[in-house]
Parts: sequence; structure tokens; C-alpha cells
Amino acid sequence: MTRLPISADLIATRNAVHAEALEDDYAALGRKLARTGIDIDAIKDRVAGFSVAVPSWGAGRGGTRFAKFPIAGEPTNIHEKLEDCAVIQQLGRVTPRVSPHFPWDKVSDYKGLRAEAASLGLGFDAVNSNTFQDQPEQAYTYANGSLAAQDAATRQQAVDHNIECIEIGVQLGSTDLTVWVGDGTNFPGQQDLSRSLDRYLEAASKIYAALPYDWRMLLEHKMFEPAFYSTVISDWGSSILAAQELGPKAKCLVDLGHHAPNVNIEQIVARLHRFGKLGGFHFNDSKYGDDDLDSGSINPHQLFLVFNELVEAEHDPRDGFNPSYMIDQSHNVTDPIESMLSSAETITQCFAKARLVDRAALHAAQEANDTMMAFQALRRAYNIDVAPILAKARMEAGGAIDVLEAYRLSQYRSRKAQERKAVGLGAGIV
Ligand code: AFD
Ligand code: MN
Ligand code: MN
Repeated sequence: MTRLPISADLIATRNAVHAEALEDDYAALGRKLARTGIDIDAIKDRVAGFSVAVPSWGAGRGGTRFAKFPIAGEPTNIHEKLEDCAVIQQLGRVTPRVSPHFPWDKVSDYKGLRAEAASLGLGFDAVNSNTFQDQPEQAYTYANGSLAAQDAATRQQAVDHNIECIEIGVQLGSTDLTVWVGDGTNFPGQQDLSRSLDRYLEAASKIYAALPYDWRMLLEHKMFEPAFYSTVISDWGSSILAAQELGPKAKCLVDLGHHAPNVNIEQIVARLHRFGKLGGFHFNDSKYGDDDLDSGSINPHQLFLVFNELVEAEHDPRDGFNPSYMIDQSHNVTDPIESMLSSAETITQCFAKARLVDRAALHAAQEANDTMMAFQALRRAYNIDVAPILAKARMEAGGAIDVLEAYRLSQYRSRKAQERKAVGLGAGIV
């Protein structure tokens, strides 16, 4: 029995208002695509099958190390976060799974939490461990690292936490563990760069050994922050080497904000795929660093080019190509539900546009060294407004044609502001 948070009548009423214009736009786009041999309904079916997970921590207002500005009605526990994620899925229909983070989302009954999520129309995605901050009850500090710490007992504590995350994930129905560590240094000489990686690999192999047969361990690299001189898994090179050493169930996770400025991320995607190590994505956007801005808000073209590589990869699958997609953003100045509705739409648009690329024309131009026509094959697809395809797929799945309009009319947030307790002030990344 599902109990969805937004009135189905409201969605139906607003969709009725927008339906005629949508059909008109969809028919016009269908005729345009048909002229190039593309069946719009086939693209719509692919869009209907697309999904991207949302992070439980993304449901709360983010902040910086300077301040966090909470909004009224913000969720304060996993139950309320699930409810907000259910709103995003009910209206947008592309985010059916939530990625939990532990110990932030700890409860006493995970079977119950799984049932609660199911009743809201949700499942669980990758489980995220947290060894980048200390918890009140913990024995050893992570101030000097976790999986790569000098101290063996600290490393073991971090290993045990990751294994506990796997055990929780099994109960929630997850099959991926995402490991991002804050380990690194702020000063030259602070730690030996090779030996810290050795310690990481030894500890990570203990976690790897605890993976159930159908699980993957996703290694998330990040070149800076909280450590600003070196990080132990700093880039895709360190990530793929670690994944290769750990074994076939270890894959690399690409967070779009975790690279050096101006890095060619779509090429990294192609490289990781070439060696069967592309595990998944954390989508967000950035201008200066790991800004965790909304996906596609700064550089939607880069997002399109990433998806273009993913379509190429689909045509040339290697080692069980099945990347996991997740949003990982910090919503510091918007209502997180609105940001994730908008971001999920942008991500899906890039997925759809990448499918509109005339692959035969692209490959022929590449073979003929016809640079301009190869580029135009990509550009033509990028320039097409696919919004009607997404809106129609959404409507047919029971979602809202205009997601933000329906959300605002529902007055969901102000209703929650009456029901939920206020969030404290303070700093924080989540
Ligand atoms: C970090 C990483 C990682 C982590 C998250 C915590 O992107 O995904 O789980 O932020 O908020 O920068
Ligand atoms: Mn991330
Ligand atoms: Mn990040």
C-alpha cells in the first residue's frame, strides 16, 4: 500500500491544463526527429526506463564551513528525508531510489525502513560509509585519517564501519558500497605518499573481502578537501589502480566535482570504461572546485558529453557495463526538493540528447577525419529541446508535466513546516 505525499488530484488537474500544449509540442518534435529517422516514441521509452538515485543527505539544506541556513520544514531524520524523496519521485518519476549515508541515517530496524521506503514508492541505492568525521561514541579519532591512518586500530575501526554499512545495505536491498575517505595531508612531508596508499589498500581489501557475491565497491576519488596538499585517492589514476588491485567487484565512481579544474571528464569516463572499471557517477556541477552546484547549472554541455560517452560505451560494453547514477549536490540556497527535481530533469535531458546523436554519421565523420561534421553530429543532438519527451514520459508514469508548478501548488514545504521540528543553526557540508 503506497501513501504518496502529493495529492494525485492536484497532479491530474494541472496535467489536464498542460496536456494540449504538450501533445502539440511532442507531435512537432516527433515530426522533426522523424525527418532524421528517429522514432520519438522509442526515445520516450528509453527515457521512461532511465533513473538516477537521490542522496538522503541532499534532502536537507546544505551549507559551507562558514554557515548553514536551514529552511522551515526541512527534514531532520531519515524518515522525513524519505518522505521528501518520495515527493521528488512522485512528481518527476526518474528518482525511484535513495542513497543512504551512515551513521547519519542509522535506525534500529532496517527491514522496517525498507518497507517504509517501499510504501512511499522508493527503494535504496548505494550505501555510503562515513569515516571523514568523528561520531560521539567512537573509540578512535579520524583526525589523522581512517582507512589510511597510521594507527592500526583506527584503520580497523574504519574497516568495521564499512562492513557494518554492507550489512545494513543487505537489509535495505542495496548492492553497492560507495567509499569516499577524507584521508590526506595538508603539509608536504606530513605522511609518506606511498605508505599511506599501502595502508589504504590493505584496509580496503578487508572491506572488499566482506562484499556479498553480487555487490560492488565503488571507489570515489577526490583531489582536495578536507585535505588540501594530498589525498590518498586523489584522481582517477589512483582510483583505477586501487580498483584493479582490489579485484573485479571494485569499480571507480566519478563525482563531477572531484577533479582538477578543466579536466576532460568525458575522456576519464571513456578511459574507465575501456578497462571495465566505470562504476558510477555523482552528478553535480561546479565553477571553481567541488562546489556541489545543481547538475547542469554551469556546464550542461559537459554533462551531455559524459552521456555521449555512456551511449558509446553501451555500444561497446565491457565487463558488465552497468554504471550507477546518483545526484550528489549541496543545496545551500534553494529548497532541496526543487533543486533535485530540476537537476533530475537536466540529467535526464542529457541522457535523452545523447541518444539523439546520429552515431553512424558521427562514426563516418570520425573515420573520414571530417572534424566539422563529427562535431556537428554532436551539436545537432545537443541543440534539440527534448523537454516534451521528458514531460510526456513523466505524465504517462503518473508524474507532473510541470514539476515545479505542481510542487509549489501542493504547499508541501509549508505543511511540513507546521509538522516538523526546526533544524539547528550551524556549519556543515550536509
Ligand atoms: C563528499 C563526496 C562524497 C560524500 C559526500 C558527503 O562527494 O560523496 O559522501 O561529500 O557529503 O564530497
Ligand atoms: Mn560525491
Ligand atoms: Mn563532493
